[in-house]
Amino acid sequence: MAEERTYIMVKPDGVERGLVGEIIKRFESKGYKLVALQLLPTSRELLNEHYCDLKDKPFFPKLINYMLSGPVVGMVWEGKDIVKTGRRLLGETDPLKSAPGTIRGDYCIDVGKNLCHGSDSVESAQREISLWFPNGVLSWERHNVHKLIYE
Ligand code: DAT
Ligand code: MG
Repeated sequence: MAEERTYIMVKPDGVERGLVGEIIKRFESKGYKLVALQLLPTSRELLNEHYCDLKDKPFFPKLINYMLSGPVVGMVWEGKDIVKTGRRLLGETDPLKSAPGTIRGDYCIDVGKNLCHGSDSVESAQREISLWFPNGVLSWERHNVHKLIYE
């Protein structure tokens, strides 16, 4: 069975604040496997597609301007139950409701500067991965590490 994958993105505030390494570290230390990584400027076109479900929300224009304010770091992570667990590692959408120990709980305060994105379902993850990584992601084996993490 193919391993589950999710799209995790460090938003412009996270990149500018130097938190890329910290966010990568949470997923790496948990035991998940990195299969794609890129630093890139966003575009209105990509963001309209990425956030298509939110286009009628009152905060949508503000969200797009925030996301256009600098480069983002996009990643694809792979592993057991990664979509749901990845969102638990990020914390709640509103950082003030996020438990300490989560990324948003530890490093931010306002919902409009909440540092990171994580796919909300396996279907969204597939859609977001093909949107941000149209050339695909890597398939590779961690020969020694895999058996130290999984039963
Ligand atoms: P999440 O990023 O937790 O999946 P979402 O998909 O509902 O949350 O919304 C996408 C982003 O939009 C979110 O990370 C921050 C912004 N946002 C969501 N709700 C908001 C609100 N009520 N006011 C301002 N920004 C909001
Ligand atoms: Mg979302």
